[in-house]
Amino acid sequence: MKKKVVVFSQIDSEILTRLQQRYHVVQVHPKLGDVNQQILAQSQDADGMIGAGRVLNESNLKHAEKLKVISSVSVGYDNYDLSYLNQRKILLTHTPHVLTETTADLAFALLMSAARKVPSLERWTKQGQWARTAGPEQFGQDIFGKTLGIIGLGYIGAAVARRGFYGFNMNVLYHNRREKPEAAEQFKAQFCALDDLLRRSDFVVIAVDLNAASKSLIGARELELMQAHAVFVNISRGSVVDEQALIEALKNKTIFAAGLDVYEKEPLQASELFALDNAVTLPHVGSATVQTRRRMAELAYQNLLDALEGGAPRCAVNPGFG
Ligand code: 8YV
Repeated sequence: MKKKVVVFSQIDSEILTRLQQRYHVVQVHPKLGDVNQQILAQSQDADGMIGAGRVLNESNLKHAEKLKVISSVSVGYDNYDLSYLNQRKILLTHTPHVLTETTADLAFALLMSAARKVPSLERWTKQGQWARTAGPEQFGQDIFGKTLGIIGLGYIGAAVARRGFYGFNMNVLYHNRREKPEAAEQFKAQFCALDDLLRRSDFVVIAVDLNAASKSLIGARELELMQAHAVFVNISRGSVVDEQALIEALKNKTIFAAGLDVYEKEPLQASELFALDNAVTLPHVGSATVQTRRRMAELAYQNLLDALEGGAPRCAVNPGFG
């Protein structure tokens, strides 16, 4: 009998076909009703699950008696209750590295859009407001040669630093759990305390994982330390920032602008951010390119296969169950 795999989000069509050729595949879909109820029912006799962007924990996995592996099509895994998976001996795999460069590209797209007011100026142009040469109201901030502060110098943070250093001659500061001597060598990056980084940076990019230590890392106090011309970029997870405090900082112009890809609650369907010209808001698309999403799906497929066919998945989050 074929093993059963539950696909719990949209997935690359080619990978879906390959899954269907090998396994009995069931897809969870919002059109079919409550997604958590579907996961609860379908996971009962599932061997594996694959997907992204859903909260999986005891409430929807409690009947998953046979479940061996959850293969996440993401690098972040804060949406999975890892201690519950460990306790239940369910392997979790993820897709690091393949999305690093693409996500760093998006961090720079946000940084540049927010600094140079790209979305609001585009609207302004299309609305026919370009009656005379753009004036101070339309002016942005210089990027080249400025100070870039990176919070969380993991793979993605380092790829952002590389872009800043080589592409834009930026002076790189970073705050991280541990000092990274290779960053000093590669991009003359200087390790600093968080407050120091916030005070000194013209651009602050946050690229940490969401965990107990990083939750609400940036609040009103931290935002107040930033300079009035500074730009804040978040490509990690919404909950690392107090969103209301950020909205206040943008409204009161105590910072110049923010470029955001992630939010406390997603999808973001109504928000005070939408009324703010100095907030550039994207719909969590850090890794969303044709090539990268394909690579992520491919790696997630390999991870699933490895686990179900008795191999050792290359990207296990909890090998040996934590
Ligand atoms: C995912 C991401 O695609 O990989 C991650 O951690 O944030 C994105 O690249 C997203 O989580 C899918 O919903």
